[in-house]
Amino acid sequence: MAYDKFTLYHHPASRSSRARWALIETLGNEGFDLVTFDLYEASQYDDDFLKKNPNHAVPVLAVTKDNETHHIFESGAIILWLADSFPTAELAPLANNFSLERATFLQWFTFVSNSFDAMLWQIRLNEELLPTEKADTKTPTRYREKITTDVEPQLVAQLADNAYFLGDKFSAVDIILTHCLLWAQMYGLCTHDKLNAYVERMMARPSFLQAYDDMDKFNPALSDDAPLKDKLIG
Ligand SMILES: N[C@@H](CCC(=O)N[C@@H](CS)C(=O)NCC(=O)O)C(=O)O
Repeated sequence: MAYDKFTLYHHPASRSSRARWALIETLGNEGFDLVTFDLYEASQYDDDFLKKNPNHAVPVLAVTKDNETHHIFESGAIILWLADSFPTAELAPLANNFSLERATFLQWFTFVSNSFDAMLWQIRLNEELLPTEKADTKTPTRYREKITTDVEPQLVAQLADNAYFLGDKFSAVDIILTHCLLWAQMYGLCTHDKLNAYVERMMARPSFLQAYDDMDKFNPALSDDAPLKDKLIG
């Protein structure tokens, strides 16, 4: 292996579970260390963590080689980097020039990890996290409608009768999409039969079960006395 050590900074069933899943697919469950953070305690705002990610968020992947450590933030970047660095795991089509298979992969990976994720985040922020005086009620309503009208039908059409989102092979898109669908389903969204069956299939995968073995520790509610409450701006 080209690197000596991998450490993932993590909060149960958050976006860091996507990175954890990709690490398990590429390095195996014993191939990296896991540092679990309680985000509600706001320790991601400590100076030491802000040096790793100034956006005070998980996931962060620390990659150490020859006693030097590099930190990567953004779940999408971590997963794509792992997919490209460990091609034998076959999480992504190779980045050959003009590969349309790669273009389709990147299109859906980016759509799910950026656009769909951002809609879900606005619902979480305004419905579950911000105090009433700061929350905006129209934004989540608008994104609920957009997910139902624009997003869900295209996900159902792309999935069709395939076992995986891009066809007959598991890919990094499945890692991001399963997380986003579980998230959407917490809000009663994306419950089409095909999506339900897809999520069930993905959740039966042994690597999913390992990556989400702490799922029961995720608490969607942020209590009024949680240190994060005063810090969160979006
Ligand atoms: N776009 C980033 C979002 C990361 C993010 O916001 N993570 C959340 C957990 S799901 C977090 O750590 N929030 C803590 C905070 O912002 O204080 C990614 O995909 O990695």
